[in-house]
Amino acid sequence: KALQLTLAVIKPDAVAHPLIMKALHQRILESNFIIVRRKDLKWRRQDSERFYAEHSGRFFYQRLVEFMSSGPMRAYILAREDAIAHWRELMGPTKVYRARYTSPDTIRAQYGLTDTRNTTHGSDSVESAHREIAFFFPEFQIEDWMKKEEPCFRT
Ligand code: DAT
Ligand code: MG
Repeated sequence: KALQLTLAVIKPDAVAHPLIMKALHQRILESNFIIVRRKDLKWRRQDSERFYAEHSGRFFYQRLVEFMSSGPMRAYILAREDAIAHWRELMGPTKVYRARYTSPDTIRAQYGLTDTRNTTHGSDSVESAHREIAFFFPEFQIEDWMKKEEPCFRT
């Protein structure tokens, strides 16, 4: 399988807790991801609105926008084969209470507070990974990185 990049974000609820941050970082390393880039940042409200524009109009949009700009976050570009699906699987379902019920080993089940304050973000497709990596890491050249690095991971 081919090497893939995904965007993983540790949301403000988890960044506020050093032990959870540490556990999540450890989880990333244990899951055979390569950390390609890492960045600590805080969003302004308009960054939040722009990133989640597809959800404007949903009942939770204001809550989501408010929460995501409420404190610092940590973003990662992660690489491995099937990175997008693997990170989504580690995160678990969007809704924390469903996650606790159906997949108690997942990150959202273990650390999530509410359906909105659900600890982590992960891209859900190749297209969204490209868009979201560019959003968080505008200086990162995906195609250049792939050209240079992808051959090194072939076995
Ligand atoms: P995901 O983050 O699993 O990709 P999504 O893209 O559908 O989920 O929604 C983006 C974020 O919006 C999600 O991480 C938390 C919030 N959200 C989604 N559905 C929600 C709901 N029913 N109630 C409250 N917050 C919700
Ligand atoms: Mg999503």
